[in-house]
Amino acid sequence: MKASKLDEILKKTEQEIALNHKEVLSLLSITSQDELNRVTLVARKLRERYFQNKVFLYGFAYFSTYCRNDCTFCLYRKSNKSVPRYRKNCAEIMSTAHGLVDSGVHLVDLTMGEDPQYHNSKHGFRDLVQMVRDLKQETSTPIMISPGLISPEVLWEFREAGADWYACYQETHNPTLYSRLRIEQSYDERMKSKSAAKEMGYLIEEGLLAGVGDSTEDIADSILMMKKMGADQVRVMTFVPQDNTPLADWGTNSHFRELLIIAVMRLVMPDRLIPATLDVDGLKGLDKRLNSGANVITSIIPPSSGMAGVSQSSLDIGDGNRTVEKIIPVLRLNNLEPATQGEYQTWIKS
Ligand code: SAM
Ligand code: MD0
Repeated sequence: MKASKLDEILKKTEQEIALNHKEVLSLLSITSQDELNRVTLVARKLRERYFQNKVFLYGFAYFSTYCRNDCTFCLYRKSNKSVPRYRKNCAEIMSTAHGLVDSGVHLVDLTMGEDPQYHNSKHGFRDLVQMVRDLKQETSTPIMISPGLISPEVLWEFREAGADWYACYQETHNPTLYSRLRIEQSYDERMKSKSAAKEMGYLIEEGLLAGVGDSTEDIADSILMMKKMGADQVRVMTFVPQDNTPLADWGTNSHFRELLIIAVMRLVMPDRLIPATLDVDGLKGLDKRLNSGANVITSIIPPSSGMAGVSQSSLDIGDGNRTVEKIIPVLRLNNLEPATQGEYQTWIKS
């Protein structure tokens, strides 16, 4: 891109003038490190404008890896018979959640595969709803649920029990690409579940998967769609190829693109929460993601909980690298610090 064009776009974003599709597309077409540096500098300025130097920390409990779906990108797709699976019981889930809260996270994300034991039976979610209620009463910590697609009735039960966030990533807003990723899952139903959640008073998280056949145009469409939906938290994860899945040989992706997407999301949605996940590159990937304008760290997993990651099922878990303790020094190196629980609660209520 011509230096003068980039200047003009960056100036607009600093003044928080909305970018059009063409401008978002030109930002996403950047290929040089120098240009990326200029974009991330503005992304950090905008993050500071809304969040000062405060970062939010999310604990992650992936309590069942059974799934009825066959997503082509996912290690835990139902056709993968060679992956060892687990389903944690209530005591194990509660103990992990409490451990996370005690370690200083601001939120607990209860995530599961679309486990038939929950999804395909009449009262399948009853115990989980009760756990959300108990956890909320015992700790008052904000809770995110990532159960996949659930009925509006169940969504409402979780809301009443105290769930604050509903996460359900579309992966892409190109319906044709979606149909190749989330096999036989309705694009519209998945989109609708998020608007239903929003109407129930949930905060919603939308996410996209990068490097699975998406074009730059697709990413630009997604970013503008996320803005239009009013998603409260917006994320991108670089696709990590998984053994014994249809995309196993897809090849590893350049993480330059994920960093650029994080920064462009910050430029387009300066006041939204944007995660730096530990689930793609582990602790060593944190610095770059924070430098790109992320302000939430996700996928914090207690080392002895026996719980896995999603895109990196074991990376940095057993050795305790996905813990608050290991994250704090990285924050400090970036002149950042963890927010207080009060600051997080103020943000989610605003
Ligand atoms: N099963 C629920 C669902 O599908 O909504 C819960 C969350 S799902 C486990 C979490 C997300 O992890 C997916 O939506 C996808 O964006 C991401 N993910 C899964 N496999 C991945 C992979 N191989 N590489 C990168 N991200 C991946
Ligand atoms: C993460 N591994 O935050 C988790 C997961 C699901 N809500 C979150 C993708 O990176």
